[in-house]
Amino acid sequence: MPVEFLVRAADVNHGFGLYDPDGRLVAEVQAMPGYTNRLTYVFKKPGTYKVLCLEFCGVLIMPWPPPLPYRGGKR
Ligand SMILES: [Cu+2]
Repeated sequence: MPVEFLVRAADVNHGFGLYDPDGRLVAEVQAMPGYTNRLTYVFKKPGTYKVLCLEFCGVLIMPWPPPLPYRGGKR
């Protein structure tokens, strides 16, 4: 199932990195203030995916499949 991420930063440039349950970087896109980047990723296996800033700013945990109803955003 493809999931589209709409990625934007509120402050400075960040690197949006999506890591699979085995810790491998599977997708990345720049997060910039004032511009929305789109990233589509097809999740092929269930598990806990992580979104890490490639600039070492923080972490967002994303289980797959998400609990329903899923509306996106930080958890
Ligand atoms: Cu960052």
